[in-house]
Amino acid sequence: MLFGRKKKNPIKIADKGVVEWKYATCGYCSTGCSIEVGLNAEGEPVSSRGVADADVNRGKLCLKGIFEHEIFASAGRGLKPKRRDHWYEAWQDTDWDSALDESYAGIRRIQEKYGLDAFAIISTGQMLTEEFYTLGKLTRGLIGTNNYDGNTTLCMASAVSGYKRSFGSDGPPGCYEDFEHTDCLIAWGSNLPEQHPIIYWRMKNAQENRPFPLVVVDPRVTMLAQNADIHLPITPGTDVVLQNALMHVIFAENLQDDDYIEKNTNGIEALREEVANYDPTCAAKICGIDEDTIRVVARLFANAPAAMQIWTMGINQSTHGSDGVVGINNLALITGNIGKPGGTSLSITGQCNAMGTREWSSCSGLPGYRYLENEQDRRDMADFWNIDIDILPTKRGMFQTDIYRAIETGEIKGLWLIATNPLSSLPNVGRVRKAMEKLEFCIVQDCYEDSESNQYANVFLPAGTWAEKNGVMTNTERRVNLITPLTAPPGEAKADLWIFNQMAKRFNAQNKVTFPDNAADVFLEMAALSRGRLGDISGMNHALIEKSRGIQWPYTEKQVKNNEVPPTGGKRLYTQPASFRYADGRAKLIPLPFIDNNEVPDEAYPVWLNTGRLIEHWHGRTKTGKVTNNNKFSPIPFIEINPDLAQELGVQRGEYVRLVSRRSDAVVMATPTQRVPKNMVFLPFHFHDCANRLTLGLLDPHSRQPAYKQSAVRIEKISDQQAAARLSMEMRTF
Ligand SMILES: Nc1nc2c(c(=O)[nH]1)N[C@H]1C(S)=C(S)[C@@H](COP(=O)(O)OP(=O)(O)OC[C@H]3O[C@@H](n4cnc5c(=O)[nH]c(N)nc54)[C@H](O)[C@@H]3O)O[C@H]1N2
Ligand SMILES: Nc1nc2c(c(=O)[nH]1)N[C@H]1C(S)=C(S)[C@@H](COP(=O)(O)OP(=O)(O)OC[C@H]3O[C@@H](n4cnc5c(=O)[nH]c(N)nc54)[C@H](O)[C@@H]3O)O[C@H]1N2
Ligand code: SF4
Ligand SMILES: [Mo]
Repeated sequence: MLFGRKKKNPIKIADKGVVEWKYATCGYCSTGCSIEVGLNAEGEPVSSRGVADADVNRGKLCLKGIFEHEIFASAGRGLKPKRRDHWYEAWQDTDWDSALDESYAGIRRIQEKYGLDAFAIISTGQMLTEEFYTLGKLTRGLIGTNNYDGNTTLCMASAVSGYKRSFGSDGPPGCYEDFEHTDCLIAWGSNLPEQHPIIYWRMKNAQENRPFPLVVVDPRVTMLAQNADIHLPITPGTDVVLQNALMHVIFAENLQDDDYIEKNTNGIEALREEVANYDPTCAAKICGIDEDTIRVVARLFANAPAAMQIWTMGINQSTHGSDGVVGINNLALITGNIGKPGGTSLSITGQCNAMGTREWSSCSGLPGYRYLENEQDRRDMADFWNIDIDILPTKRGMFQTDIYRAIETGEIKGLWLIATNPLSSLPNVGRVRKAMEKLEFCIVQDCYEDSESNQYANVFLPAGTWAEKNGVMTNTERRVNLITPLTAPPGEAKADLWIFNQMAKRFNAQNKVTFPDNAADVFLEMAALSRGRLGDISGMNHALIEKSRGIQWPYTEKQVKNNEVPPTGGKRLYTQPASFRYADGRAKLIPLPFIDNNEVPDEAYPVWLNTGRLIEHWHGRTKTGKVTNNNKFSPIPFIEINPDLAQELGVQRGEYVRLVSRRSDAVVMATPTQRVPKNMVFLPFHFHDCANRLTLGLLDPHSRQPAYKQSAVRIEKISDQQAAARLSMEMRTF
């Protein structure tokens, strides 16, 4: 017997006319999904699909990856180099040679007049690793400014700093496969289903096959919290207090792993002494989690044969960001949960190649996790690049967040922005705007000319993006994966690697330093430099990487020769006893006294402002704002607001409110939801001139990362007419 749709029209999927599929790695988040993009007979990208035999995503893609081929031909792309004498004048089209000559002359003019460091360069986590490495060589070896940093200061700096303090080096020690072995998972300040959907799917799949408890620490009831066994709605900015209280219980009940601590760590006595101050009864009053729950979670974590922690921006973006990461590492170390299957502390990275920039960009150091402060490292690089060792500074320069203060004070006069949009992403943008107006010379290199920051440029260099280029990226689990160029940059736009190489020619008059033209050769140079380092990639090349659908480092020449490593690389770090990166091989247990130094709600500004992300959008929406299937989910700025608070304010769903902080104000639509408590609103930061008008962004003392997630606001009801007038002024035209 036949049931169902027999007489109805069958569902038809439009035939896109794909004649060839080409390999790439997704250019949005750091999950690192392998994608194939379908080209039609005209060679146009018309479709995207997940790669079935790639270990990371196993055929899946999220809402952003599935429409990624649409960004190539989207509105606002930069098609021609442009110039103008002053930022407030109209643009003039120019040609590449003139634009590059003018950029070179502008940089040298500032440096000759005010000193080498008066010109700053700010890069990103969204280029390819070969591009980072080349920019680093150009900046460190030829331009010679020490004020060179990345937008990763807004993102991963606390994780980097915390890993360095605990383990003696950056480098996430775990992998996604750890979900398949763990017996307990704590997720700190991470909304995995929306921000790393395919890592979430890996986690969920593992949990369905082999159940383990999931504990989520987040002041919001995020999608991840909805799926948790235990949700800890923490008071914003107090994670360190909770971590100390968990350790207090572990020591009080003798649940720590004494053998692991003795063989692998230093500092246990000082840590015990500090956490003795944080009994759950007192800690509960600060962090808002009741004492019994603290005890339950401590026992669950410490008694699990293998226990894992992940975290993202809820930890990193705080005045205690670096301490929060050290606290996570402390918890892992005292319970022996590093370097074993299912036992790890895995920072979930943000941008697609934030890892690549940490490893190879020379932003805060030198390539391959080398340090400017270490003479041998400086000598190695000076010899390898054939540069004078004296051009290399002996300590790192300013962090990105400090560069803008130095522009305010006049210490920095010129700026080259590459693939980052500070006018949308830095806290308190009103202040950043004023700083940008003071620059004597500014270059913006972006794939979109409608990026807000381009308003302040003298020279605009139009770049290719994602799979218009060739090179590798490293994902959250240290997996290096390949992007093959499947279409050319539009108009006269050029790959970033080409732009750096052309710029290098102008600074490299004596031709002392070599700059390979093609990404595969740049990769081989990096592979040679990585030999014997923590992030050893000497066994890899582009062809092998594509064949394995990504390879995790370490992956050494020697291991490959001796058949000691699978073709997909090394899964974990610190698997051997006392193999941490401090001289004696031991990790540091570091006591973390808590000082409450945030902006907190008060009578005048009674509501917490929490900012973050949505699944459908990417940062300032230069990309997703133009992909209809993404933008239609949330085309206008809105807040999540608790229904009780909305009722008190007399605000209905869909009505507009004005948020006012001590910095400025913003108009947003109210969306009542129980996801947020009554004393908090959540504002996605994707919308133009909105969230970061309000944020304060106090800096973490170690990482200089801004506390984007903790500001105070008041809420005023406004009429639709007022809102319409304001929003039409502020909204982008797309
Ligand atoms: N769709 C999409 N995906 C993305 C991005 C994107 O723009 N769009 N960006 C990528 C990048 S660069 C990054 S860095 C990641 C960010 O990924 P996530 O960090 O997962 O995302 P966020 O929304 O910034 O913040 C996560 C959570 O931190 C919580 N939080 C706020 N304050 C606190 C606190 O004091 N303690 C704790 N424990 N939690 C707190 C917030 O409520 C929020 O739910 O996402 C990456 N993936
Ligand atoms: N309030 C608040 N603010 C935040 C955060 C938050 O949670 N709350 N999160 C912070 C975090 S974690 C991050 S990572 C930052 C991100 O902040 P930004 O670095 O400003 O992020 P994007 O908007 O992605 O900017 C990247 C720019 O590079 C361009 N681009 C993309 N690909 C390429 C390429 O291949 N070549 C070139 N040359 N250009 C390219 C894009 O068009 C875009 O203009 O925002 C931070 N700001
Ligand atoms: S999860 Fe991240 S890497 Fe994977 S398709 Fe989505 S945006 Fe791309
Ligand atoms: Mo980020």
